[in-house]
Amino acid sequence: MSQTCDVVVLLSGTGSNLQALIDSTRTGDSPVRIAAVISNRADAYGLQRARDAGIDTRTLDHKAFEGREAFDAALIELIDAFNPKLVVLAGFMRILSAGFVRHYQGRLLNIHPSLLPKYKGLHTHQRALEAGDAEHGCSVHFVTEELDGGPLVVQAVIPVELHDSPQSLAQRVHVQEHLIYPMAVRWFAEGRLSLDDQGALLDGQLLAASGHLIRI
Ligand code: NHR
Ligand code: GAR
Repeated sequence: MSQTCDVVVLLSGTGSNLQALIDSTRTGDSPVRIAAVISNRADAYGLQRARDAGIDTRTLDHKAFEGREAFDAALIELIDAFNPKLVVLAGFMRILSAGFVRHYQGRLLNIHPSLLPKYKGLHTHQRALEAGDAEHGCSVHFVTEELDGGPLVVQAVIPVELHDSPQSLAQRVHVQEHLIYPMAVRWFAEGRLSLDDQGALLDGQLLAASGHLIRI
């Protein structure tokens, strides 16, 4: 049995990915322990999900700080009080400074609702539809200074359907997010997933540029 891996989750909103992580730790044999959930918004529903699961919560309002560096420094202090092995962005909507990203290098994961490197940034579902893409999906990646540009860990690919709207597409992508994020976090907790100079490693093997690919 591997040791427990303490995780801190950062979010800004609904927290359905947090819920998927919480549910995945309830299997009994999970090496993952969510030590705390931190939001930059006091009204994020994800905080309620955490409280309902008996998880420690904190709010750090970015508007109370003068600039990104000051907010990020306070965020680091808050996170490190929980001494996590891994920090997970789950719908966290603030861009993080280079200093923050460096501090958590190799132990900071994000989930992004597109098949990166396509559609970095926001409004990904709408952009995929406007481009007429046949496939869309989501990506888990290590966070680096390059926004949505860090080494990929796993991607889930789904077909775009003829009458999809951004909402219907987002809904089907979400189902996949809730599968691949807990999977990637578990890999990390089990010591199977790491980052080195060359990219993301799974079981000591360099992953392909797309990460581990799952086709639905
Ligand atoms: N920080 C770094 N350095 N690198 C990444 O890859 C990051 C990151 C912070 C967040 C998530 C990301 C996504 O998956 C993420 C990845 C927010 C924005 C954004 O423009 C962009 C990308 C992501 C998250 N945020 C605005 C800002 O000024 C605020 C938008 C809002 O509050 O609604 O920070 O998509
Ligand atoms: C998810 O779709 C996640 O991929 C995306 O926000 C949603 C959060 O949903 N992340 C980003 O767009 C990061 N900029 P959730 O709060 O229900 O987990």
